[in-house]
Amino acid sequence: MSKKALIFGITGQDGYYLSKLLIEKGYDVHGVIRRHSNHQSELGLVGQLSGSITFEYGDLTDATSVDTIVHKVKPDETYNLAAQSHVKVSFDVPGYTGLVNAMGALNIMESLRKYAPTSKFYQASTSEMFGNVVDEDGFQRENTQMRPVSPYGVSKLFAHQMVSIYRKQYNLFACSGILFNHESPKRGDNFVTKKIVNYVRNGDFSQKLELGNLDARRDWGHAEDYVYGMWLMLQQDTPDDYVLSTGTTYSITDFLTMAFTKKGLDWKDYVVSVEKYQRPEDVHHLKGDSTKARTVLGWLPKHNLQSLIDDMMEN
Ligand code: NAP
Ligand code: F7E
Repeated sequence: MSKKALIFGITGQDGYYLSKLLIEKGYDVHGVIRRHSNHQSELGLVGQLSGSITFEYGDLTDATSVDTIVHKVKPDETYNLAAQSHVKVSFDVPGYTGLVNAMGALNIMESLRKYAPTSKFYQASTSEMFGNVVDEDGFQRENTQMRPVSPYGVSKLFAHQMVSIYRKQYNLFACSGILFNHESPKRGDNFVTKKIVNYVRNGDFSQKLELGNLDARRDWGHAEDYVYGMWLMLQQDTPDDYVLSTGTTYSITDFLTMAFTKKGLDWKDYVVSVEKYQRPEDVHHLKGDSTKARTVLGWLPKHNLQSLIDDMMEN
């Protein structure tokens, strides 16, 4: 019998790549979708794979719907990729961000405890939980202090700590993946990488590209590599937390240089930094040490920033 996987957040970027991977591995994939006023958009990116997936209507903020789905599916593996995932937007809707990212994750763990206690659980945690804390050697790792500076980061830290509690107190096989930025051609249009790539690809340079903070540094990987790491975490004998990252850091201006150079252009002629896209507080420097994932899981990302940009520009 094939293993059953339940994915919350199946319609997003990571949901697409994880579904693809699990279908290839022969899983019986179930995914939770939300009711949209425009029915056509409900399946999002994963619509391309829809023939191989069983969809359930639900919402993380509605504990009853989470209970019903978990009780019905009784998954072997449960992945929580669902979130209000935009850091800047989290300053506009901090309460909603907390409801989805913090309470929503807790709702899933409670349902698993009651109705599927042997299901393995993956929680999508984030480098945003570190805030501006950096170890002396310039890296962040599993034991780096976490002091988030955005409502998004705080909401994710709540869920991250709850994973540890459910693992220790309720014996749930719960893993938290502390993932650094990962991008792809499927990335949402309002993240900085996709915004830049869309502008360059579009080729209409009549208006300048408006961005915010150009000095921030990020450790950017490819989503395809990172969903494989999520799956690996749930194949181990014991649950644990792991950083997934490339270990290299680039500024927004580095990304601009690499993307514009592909068209033989100088980004300085096309980009302006405007107040509108600045955050009340930003995370300035992210560089992850994924030694633990590389050693214990045998995880190794195939992409670097150049191959990520190539994929985003060409597909
Ligand atoms: P994404 O593209 O923004 O997808 C978010 C998903 O969550 C969508 O499927 C969305 O459904 C769903 N969702 C939002 N609110 C929900 C709710 N109340 N109930 C049920 N589903 C809800 O995010 P992503 O980039 O794939 O990231 C996946 C996860 O990893 C997120 O938790 C994110 O915070 C975390 N993460 C991402 C990165 C990264 O660089 N991508 C790094 C670290 C951690 P709709 O389609 O209906 O809106
Ligand atoms: O910003 C700067 C911005 O929104 C990256 C999410 O997946 O990764 C992601 O969060 C940097 C920041 O990603 C614009 O200030 C400049 O310094 O693409 P982003 P993020 O905030 O790092 C983490 C790990 C997650 O967990 C999140 O879910 O780029 N920046 N100008 C801009 N950012 C945006 N969005 N738009 C701009 O115009």
